[in-house]
Amino acid sequence: MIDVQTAPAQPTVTRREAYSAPEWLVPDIHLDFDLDPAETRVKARLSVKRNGAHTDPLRLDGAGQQPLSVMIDGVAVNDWRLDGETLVIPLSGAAHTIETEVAIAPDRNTQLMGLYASGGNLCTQCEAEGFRRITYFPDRPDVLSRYAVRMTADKARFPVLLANGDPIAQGDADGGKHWAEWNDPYPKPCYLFALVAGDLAVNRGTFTTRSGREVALGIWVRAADLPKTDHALDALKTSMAWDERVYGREYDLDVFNIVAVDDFNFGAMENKGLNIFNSRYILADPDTATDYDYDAIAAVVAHEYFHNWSGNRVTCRDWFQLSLKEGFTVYRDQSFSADQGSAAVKRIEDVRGLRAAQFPEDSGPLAHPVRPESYIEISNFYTATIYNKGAELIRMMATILGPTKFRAATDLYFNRFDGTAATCEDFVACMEEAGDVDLSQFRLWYSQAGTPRVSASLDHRDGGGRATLRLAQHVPPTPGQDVKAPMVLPLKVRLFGAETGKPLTEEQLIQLDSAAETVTFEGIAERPVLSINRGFSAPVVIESDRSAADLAFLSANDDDPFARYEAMQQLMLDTLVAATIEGRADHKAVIEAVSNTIEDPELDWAFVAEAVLLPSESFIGDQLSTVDPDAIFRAREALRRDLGRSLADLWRLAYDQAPKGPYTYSPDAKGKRRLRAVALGYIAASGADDAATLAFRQFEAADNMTDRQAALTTLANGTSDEREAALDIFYNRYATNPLVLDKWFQTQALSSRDDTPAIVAELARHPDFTLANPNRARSLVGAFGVNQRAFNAADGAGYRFLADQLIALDKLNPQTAAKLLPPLGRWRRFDEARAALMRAELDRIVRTPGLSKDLFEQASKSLE
Ligand code: B3K
Ligand code: ZN
Repeated sequence: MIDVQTAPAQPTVTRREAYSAPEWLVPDIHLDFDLDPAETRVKARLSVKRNGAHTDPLRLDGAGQQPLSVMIDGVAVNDWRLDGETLVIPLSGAAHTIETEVAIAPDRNTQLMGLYASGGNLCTQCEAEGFRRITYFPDRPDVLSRYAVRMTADKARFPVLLANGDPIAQGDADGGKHWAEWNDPYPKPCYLFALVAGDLAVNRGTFTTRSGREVALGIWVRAADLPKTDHALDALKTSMAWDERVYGREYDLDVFNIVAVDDFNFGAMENKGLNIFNSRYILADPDTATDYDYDAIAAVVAHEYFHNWSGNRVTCRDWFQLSLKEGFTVYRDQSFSADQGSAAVKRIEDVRGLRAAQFPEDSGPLAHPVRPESYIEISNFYTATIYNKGAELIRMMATILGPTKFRAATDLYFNRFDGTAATCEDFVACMEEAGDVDLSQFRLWYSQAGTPRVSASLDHRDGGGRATLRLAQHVPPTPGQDVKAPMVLPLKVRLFGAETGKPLTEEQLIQLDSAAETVTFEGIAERPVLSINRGFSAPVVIESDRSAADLAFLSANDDDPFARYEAMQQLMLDTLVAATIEGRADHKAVIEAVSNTIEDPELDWAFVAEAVLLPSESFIGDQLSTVDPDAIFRAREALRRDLGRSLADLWRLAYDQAPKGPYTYSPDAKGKRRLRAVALGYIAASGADDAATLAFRQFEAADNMTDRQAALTTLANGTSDEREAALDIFYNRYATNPLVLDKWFQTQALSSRDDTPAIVAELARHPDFTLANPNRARSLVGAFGVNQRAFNAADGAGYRFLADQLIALDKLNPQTAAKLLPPLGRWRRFDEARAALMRAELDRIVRTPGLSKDLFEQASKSLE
């Protein structure tokens, strides 16, 4: 399949089963940085200790640099060697002091791993394997060290010098320089190391922990952005209090700093005491950030803060255990966000995210278990499976244990493993011990990839009052795993009476743990309707034979809001799948159910807005054996138009429910804005003459980005004159704000217009487009890749465009390039002509000379 002549040398595969404890430990490290963007000198002094009885030399990982000097116990030596990029030093004793010096060039670091320059400042990113790009060190998470750091830099250019832990001392030096020393008393793996040197302003706050420690908080940004930091600071304080209350976890240093940078490979990083953030997850004011941005900022601030315990105090033994910290921390941040507003809406959003990103991953060529068995490049495993499916695993265990035992289990876990590098197995063992449950079979969730499918059918024979629920499960094959064993699926179930609308049973937790099982319910006097997987208690696909009438009934009567949403989604999906396959457009049941939902006085705005949204084009595609992007688009647009027309009055009423007064970030105001945006979309879909005028008026009158972007999105999907005008006004107004310009690119890349592929190709030549900034690359290239119809244009232009961009981006930033590849790997889901075009592009990528191992791994696995 891949021509070995032209493919890059097969990169090394790292395997979970090959784990062995480190040969040398490094209890202490002292780092001395002479910081300069062009050339930074790094002196490292490591105390090393032989771990166990062996005669192996010390091996220190390095990347992209050469040692300028090596000393053992204060004496310069020459008998070191480089094995590839690994520095190998023969040592005779049980403990030594090793000193090295290297020179690195932050301003030529386009990968944004290690020490790099962003916006004139210097910052670091070390997870997973970036520390080796700063100095020679055993770059693995199970080597924990106490860090002492000294930084020297030009005082005018870099007035602020920050590192992990607490500040110890600072002073002036010759030649206009100054220095600072920081100490982190908590032993940590090197992936949590960080420093920042820059010209930054700070928004300060304080938090007093429940045992009375006063913590100085600081959010550091460029001076002009200071007014946009209050929301993040509030979120930080709320997170700190929440983790004390809900998990009993207190903060443990005297300072906690967050720095925002514009060039960042992902969302943020939990470095001990010095979180570094992508500025999009810090900066917010009503004029530039949407409600969605505000929510995401709070969630990411909380996530990184929570890592202080789930990740830092207890870290991972090896990178195969990544979900130990990521799955658990996502679960923690999801619970935090659920507590801040509507838990039901939060659950809906999380499940929608899981279905959009993780389910396709689990059914495609890059599917892997939550605890993978092997990798070529670990950066490729920061996936929706590790994060979001990982969070679902923790949620299922919390459901099985119940809140009291779950809390006892997390206490046990934190206490037992504090200060160590642990495994997923350690976590599950604590759940078993404190929860007094047997999770032997549950562990399959860590090792088996693929989304389980559950068929459910409910039988009710008249007379006996007995209902029988037949359940069966099937886990589809995934790469390297052809045959799967049955898993433990915790399914919350309840029955409702079709005539009375009343519940006929309590909610029950059924743990389906065999291939097939029958559950009976007695005393069922009327025809029951099945509500299953309530709250999305298991991350599975339910295949049930419920009729459109029963789904409509549940969407109106279920007492679990998630189940109401889910019933509506299923009804919409069934309708859209039938319309796509058979061209049969029977919209009546959906229109009626949507109408009932809008008119239900008990529902809040935000919930209604979520419930009446149609499933995305790609989620509809996921239900089909072969995705026909054009047919899906047509079927979905037809239903949107019909909903828009049939319920025109309701949409107008909903649209007029704008929150009064200036922007507030409250659940009620957010809900109203959300529903208003959805209503505007339906008004436009109906083809109403005044739709563009309405949208443009909203665009111009808006005092906040949520309303402005909603209007822009509606206009960008259409062909009105107002579209051009709005895009120009938006661009000119925000030309100097990179985060808002990202929205300008993204909105156009997600547009449903026929000519989106051409517009996107043109935008890639726009003077403001650059692949060097990951946010910008994602806003155009990433967004286009998930625009199902545009990306999969039958002539293959979308595929070619993506491949061209990835090949170019790979030269600068392999990690970000590899992240954007998955849409090309979905070829098996499409017709033969599209599949051939996609494979040709994957093949072209794999054959590119000098390809990174990041992109090689993703592209070659996608071809298999
Ligand atoms: N732990 C980091 C992710 C690092 C990604 C490295 N490729 C952020 C987070 O999950 O909190
Ligand atoms: Zn994380």
